[in-house]
Order: sequence, then structure tokens, then C-alpha cells
Amino acid sequence: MLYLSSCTIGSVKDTQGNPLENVSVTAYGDCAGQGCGTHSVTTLTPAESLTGFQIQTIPNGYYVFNPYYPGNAAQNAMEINLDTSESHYRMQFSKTGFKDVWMDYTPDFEDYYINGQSFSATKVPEIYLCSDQEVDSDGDGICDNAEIMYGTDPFLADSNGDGIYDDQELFGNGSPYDMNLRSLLHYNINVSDFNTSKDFYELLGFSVLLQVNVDVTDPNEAQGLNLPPYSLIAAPMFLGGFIIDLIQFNSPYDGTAPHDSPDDLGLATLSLKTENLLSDMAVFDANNITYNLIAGTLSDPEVIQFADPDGTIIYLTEVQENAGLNSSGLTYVHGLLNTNINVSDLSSATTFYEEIGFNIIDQQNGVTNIELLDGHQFTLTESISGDPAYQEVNHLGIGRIAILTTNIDQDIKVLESKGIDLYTSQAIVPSGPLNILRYVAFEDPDETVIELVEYN
Ligand SMILES: [Ca+2]
Ligand SMILES: [Ca+2]
Ligand SMILES: [Ca+2]
Repeated sequence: MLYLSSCTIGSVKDTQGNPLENVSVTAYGDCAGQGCGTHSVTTLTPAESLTGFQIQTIPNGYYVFNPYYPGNAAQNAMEINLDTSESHYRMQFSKTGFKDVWMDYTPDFEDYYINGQSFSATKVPEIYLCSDQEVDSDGDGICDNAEIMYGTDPFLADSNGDGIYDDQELFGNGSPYDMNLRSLLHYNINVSDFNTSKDFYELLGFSVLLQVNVDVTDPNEAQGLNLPPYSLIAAPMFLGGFIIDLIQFNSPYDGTAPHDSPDDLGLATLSLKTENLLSDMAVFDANNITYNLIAGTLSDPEVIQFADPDGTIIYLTEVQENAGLNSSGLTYVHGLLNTNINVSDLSSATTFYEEIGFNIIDQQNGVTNIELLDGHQFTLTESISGDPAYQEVNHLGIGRIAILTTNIDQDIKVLESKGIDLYTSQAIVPSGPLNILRYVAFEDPDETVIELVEYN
């Protein structure tokens, strides 16, 4: 005879605090009891086929996985437990018209005494389901109204600033169907002469954190960037929360000049912002950096265009945010304005970027505005340019952009389930000092390279 002892109990409400009836609650744990067979459901996620056990909430919003049913009702008796190798199991809450909630749940059984009898139960935290229409202002996957109920900030994806996003704090890994992109990590800018370019970007206000020589001899590791074994010098350079990863490829070296038109497909331009464009132009004059006025007047400039030593096109736009001066005191540049990606077909590019986890803001006049959770905006611009994106990541210019994710293994499964080809089927751990991260790279429909990075 099975020894059953433990209830799993909880309730589900809408974001106004009203109980929700007939919510399907599925626990993907180990099940013991007569009810396991009839309540079993199979869910196919991008990563795996999950077997769970499903019940419905009753009119007061409660659900119980109850091993104590007497008599005939014993056919519904179920005790949900952890697989011995796991620290949690997944729970899924679904109701038509509402967004699913997936939660990693660690049971915590306590004893209760009712009518002289001892019961053991674990109480699942209250779940508030967002309707399909409810707004999620900070993009952390939890609608504003539910955040108010949970006590998190509806306008901050990481309310307490500890580096763990609100959805992760509340639900762990969350839905196995979702991508987990969070923020723009860096641009890789390839240059022909490391020191010359380092000086140039330092003049703009960037500062080098560390400089590394990288020698990748293992072809499997090199495949992470779709290259043969390679060697390079690299330095992450910081300015105003934005990072350029400056790279000089030693081998294989490709000296082809960067895009010469801002309309060329892919990452044709770098767009920075400054507090004081007039002052910056004086700095450029003093350092023999030529520029063209794009908007405004010479006495009241708004946007200028110039180039790095290899010809990578840079726009500088005056945006006064009282960001303070950078430490160099040379220019008033204070970070990245936005990221533009030129695409040949806006409709398929928009679909692609939505599939890989961007939020679509709007689409108008041949441009789609998209953004990441951190609010950094990208524009996808339809271009009729015949010049393609760079074919390899070692091409001079902006070779790729890297985006921070919080679950790269799941992202890989989701991307594969959508038929997107990755350079490698598993995340690469770089050899040497960068082994604190894992990455995977792939291309958009115009072969622009996107890299996803997760820190260990
Ligand atoms: Ca939110
Ligand atoms: Ca939030
Ligand atoms: Ca947090």
C-alpha cells in the first residue's frame, strides 16, 4: 500500500484579487496515488516532453493536490513530490484569456493538526494571472497590475537591483517556451590597428577595462564564431553604460574596409549621444577628425557624422540628459543612442527579431522599432542597398552585437524549435580569462551576426 502524506495547496486570482475558477494547474513533479493516471497530461516544450498532473481551481480559486481522499474519491488521490535529483519542480497555471504562468516550485511541507489528525501540506505562493490585454510596462513578463499584487515595481525589471529580474525572483526559469534576452551587452568593433583605434575611442571618452590576447586553437571553440582557429587582441571599452569590445584579428585577418554607406545591410553605423555637440566638434577639429553636419546648423548642431580610423561610420547626436561629463574631459559623449540594423525585408526581419525575444514597439514608414527588457531600442530599417551584411565576424567594422541572456540553454532550444540555425548546437565556454561566460551566435535573415551571452 502507498503511503501518502502530503498536500500541495494554493490559490489563483486575477490581478484585482478576485478568485479565478477553472484555472488548469499542472505540476510537473513525481506523482504518487490512484489519481496520477487519470490526471496525467503530456506537454511538449522546445526542450523536452514533460509529464505533469493536472487539476482545476474551484470557485474560491483554490486547488489541492490531495492524497487524503477517502472511499470512492480515492481515485483522485495524488501526492506531488520532487524527483530525488531536483531542487524544484515546475508548475503551470493556464486559463483561456490569461497569460500562462510557469513557476519553479520547491515544496516546503509543514504539519497541520485538524480534528486531532495530523496532515502535512506545502502552500504554493499566491498566483495572479494577467489577462492577455494587461500591459507589462517594464517587459519583465509580469503585467503592471500583477506586479502591484506581488509587491514588485511595475516600471523596473529588477525591482531590488540585485541583478535578478522580477520574473526570475518570483518564478525561477519561467516558461520553457520563452527566450530570455535581457539587455544589450556590447558591440564588437573590428579594427586594423588596435592601438590607433584604442586612442580614437579613448578620445571619445571610452576607457579600457582590460586588454587580452586570445588564441583559440580548438576548432570546436572557433566554430562558436563560425571561424577557423583564430587569434586576436581584444579590449572591452566602457562609456556611459555602453561597451565596445574592440578587436584586432591577427588571424584570420580580413582587411576589407567597413561599410561605406549607412544604408548597407547589417550593422552599418554606430550611433552615440553627447551632451554638447558644439564642444565635441572643437575637440574633433583640434585632433584632425573630420565630420559632416547631418542636422542642425554649424552654430547649433544636432547630429554629425564621422568615422573611426578604419572607416566605421559613427553618428553623434546631441541629447541633453544631465548625464555629467565623462572622465576624460575631452568630449561630452555619454553613451549609445540606439542600434540600427538595416534589413532587406522588413516583414521577415520583424518576425525574426520577435522570435528571438525582442519586444515590438511599432512599425511605420519602413522602420520597425523594437526593444530589449532594459529599454534599449533598436530600429530595423528596410534598405534597398545591394551591399550585404559582413559575411564573417572578423570583417573590419561592427562585426556583431552581443546580448545578455539569463538562460542560454533554453534560448538555444527555443531558437532550434523555430528553425533558426546556430553556429553551434551548444553554448561555447571560451578558453582563458573569459571562461566566466558562455555564448552562442547565429545570423539574422540578412546574415547580421547576433551573439547571446550568459554569465556563469
Ligand atoms: Ca512587469
Ligand atoms: Ca518589474
Ligand atoms: Ca531582483
